[in-house]
Amino acid sequence: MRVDVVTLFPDMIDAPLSESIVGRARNEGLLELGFSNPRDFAADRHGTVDDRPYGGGTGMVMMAEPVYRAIGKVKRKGTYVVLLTPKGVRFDQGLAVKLSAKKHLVLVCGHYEGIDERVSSSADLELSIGDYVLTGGEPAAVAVIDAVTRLLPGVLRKKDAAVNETFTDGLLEAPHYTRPGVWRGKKVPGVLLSGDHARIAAWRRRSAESLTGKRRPDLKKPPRAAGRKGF
Ligand code: 6GU
Repeated sequence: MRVDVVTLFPDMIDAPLSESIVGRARNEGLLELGFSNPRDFAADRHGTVDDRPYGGGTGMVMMAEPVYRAIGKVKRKGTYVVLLTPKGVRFDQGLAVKLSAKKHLVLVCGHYEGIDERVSSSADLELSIGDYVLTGGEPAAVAVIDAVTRLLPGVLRKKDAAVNETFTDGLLEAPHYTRPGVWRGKKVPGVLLSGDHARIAAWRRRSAESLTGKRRPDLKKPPRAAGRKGF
């Protein structure tokens, strides 16, 4: 997959996505990540890309034209354009799965108070990563690209590592343990040492359901066979 990010601050995205699993995916060519900077399309020699809001108010607004041109530089036939904004629909695992099926994504990061509203018609989707306000869309782009990249074929080593996990079946995951079997007086649940795979699977299912009920009652239990709508 190829992802191009329209941003004034490419290093905020390039650096965190150069490490660990996503860094490896880039090195192996499973993810191609590029950048397009609205600053390169400013109309004046100072590189001005923001201006005061019509109607007054605090902060600055990103101008439509430099953002539009930065999108145009990387957009091609079949590109899916995503605008990152706290006003967007909330990103979740289902949307990560859908985005991971696209060949080419362009993620547009707002900064300052946001982008001139007239650019929004250039986007196929407006996305938020949660109900809080960031200084810009860059950390959101990192989160989206990370969640999408780990779903790409060949990125995760273990075959089902992206299948049996939190949210994929609408539940929080059961707890994990590794050696030593007793750590500072705390024991690993005995069933996990039993070697009985059916019992272990049943224990994990019960743990996941109990944890989800306590911590995230909003995550409704999906029908066992059909899976959650939209997945
Ligand atoms: Cl995508 N952008 C900003 N600035 N804040 C956010 C966000 C995005 N998602 C949650 N908060």
